[in-house]
Amino acid sequence: VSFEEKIQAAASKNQTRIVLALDLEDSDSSWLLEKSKVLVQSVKDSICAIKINRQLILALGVRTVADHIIKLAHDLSLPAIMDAKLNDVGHTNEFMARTYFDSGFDAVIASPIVGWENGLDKVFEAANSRGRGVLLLTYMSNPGAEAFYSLVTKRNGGEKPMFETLANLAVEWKAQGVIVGATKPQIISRVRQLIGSGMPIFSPGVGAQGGDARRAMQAGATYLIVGRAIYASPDPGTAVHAFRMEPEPIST
Ligand code: 3DU
Repeated sequence: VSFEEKIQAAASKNQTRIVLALDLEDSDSSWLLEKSKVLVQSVKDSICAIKINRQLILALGVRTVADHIIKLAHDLSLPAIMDAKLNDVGHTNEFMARTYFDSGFDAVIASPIVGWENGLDKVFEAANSRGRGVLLLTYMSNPGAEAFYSLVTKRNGGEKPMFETLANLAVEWKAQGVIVGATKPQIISRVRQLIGSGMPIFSPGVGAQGGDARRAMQAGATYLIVGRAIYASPDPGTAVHAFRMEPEPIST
């Protein structure tokens, strides 16, 4: 079963578009692991995937994350995304992608800036040969992102802002999704126009970073990535519902 099929099935079953960003921190690694598992259990029926970042990989190691957290997600029929923001030359990218996929991750996030040849080609090869996904950064959610993602680029004769070129590349490279910050709904709309209706847009930045969940979804986001607004709440199981608006149902 491919990444896309898994996330669509979970979204359809739980009627939700929320991807939990599991960015907990704790200097006590056993407690961190326990807290992470409790958090996933408390929102399991309201999310369609979990996204893991370096907070857990650096603290626990990829093996512990695989044996305990990815296993738990899979037992709950939730796919796991590695927010690796891969951005290196081929052999290093290949090693990282292979390690994440062979640890059980269903998709990785990569940066398109390294380009295709001896860069992202290796990440896509590792993903495609295993039925896993590659999600490409297209416009980050932080205020500083504008200085880069809106730079004018020249490609195939025409001038375009960087993010439009990146959206076109995501289609050419057959990515399984793009990442566009929820803090810029008008950019989400433009990316949706460029990539068409088939490719999912994953949108982080609601809640703690100030983005509005409903506006992001109305602009064309498919999934919302939410971290602190859920896990920093005293009651994550209730907090998650604030982002669980009724979208068009996903049917599988
Ligand atoms: O702001 P939050 O706590 O909801 O976390 C957002 C997550 O999404 C976090 O893991 C961060 O690394 C990731 N992310 C962005 O916030 C912005 C991006 O453009 C890409 C990923």
